Amino acid sequence: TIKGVLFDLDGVITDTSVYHEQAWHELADQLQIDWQPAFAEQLKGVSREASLAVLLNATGHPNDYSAEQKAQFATEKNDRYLALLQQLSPAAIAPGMTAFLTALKAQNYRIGLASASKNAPFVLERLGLSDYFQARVDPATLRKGKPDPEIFSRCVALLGLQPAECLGIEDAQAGIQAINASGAVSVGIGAKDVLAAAQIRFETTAELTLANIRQQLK
Ligand code: G16
Ligand code: MG
Repeated sequence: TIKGVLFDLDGVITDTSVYHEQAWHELADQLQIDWQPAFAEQLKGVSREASLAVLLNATGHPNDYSAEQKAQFATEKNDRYLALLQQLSPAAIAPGMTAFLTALKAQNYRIGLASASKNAPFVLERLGLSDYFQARVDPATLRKGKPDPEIFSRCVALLGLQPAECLGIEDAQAGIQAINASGAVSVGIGAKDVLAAAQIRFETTAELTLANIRQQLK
């Protein structure tokens, strides 16, 4: 039986993934890197440093950049992202998400956060959702990012549960892979072609209810 739910943040609880994309796109333009539509999907759930590596690899000469320059680029991207986050308020909570979290809490499910974002505590605060989460993995302490299962395995442990007792909710390919590898049950939010590996899938968070999940679990 399911006793806990592990949440991704960007693209699941709120649509900050569009802000991440915009900030990376602006940095790519600045560095004269051709923005490829596939980047948006590839950068989802991937850490800031690993995301930058994807962009710089596209130049064909990623080794031309010093560690100092790379740190500077990562900071510039984050500054742009933080500026975009100024518009964030509870109005930006994904459809149905407050009702889903409230239902989980009322039925004593344990709730954990498995976001790769170092800005996650700030985002949850801006949305007014911090109090729902009993456990949060600090992404700065991870050895490997998604699609490695580490972030979900750690979240399961922090909740005091077994992987099979947990649902993991994700919008990114790398995230679904990570959940599957952790042994938790993967719930994808988004398009079928992108999230084919998800054990359960919904087009949008509006369909994310305990009743709908139970029906697909059968
Ligand atoms: C998120 C986003 C990624 C972003 C990463 C790191 O992960 O999906 O695009 O690169 O966090 O974010 P930051 O630069 O704020 O530390 P998740 O796991 O919440 O989807
Ligand atoms: Mg995400």
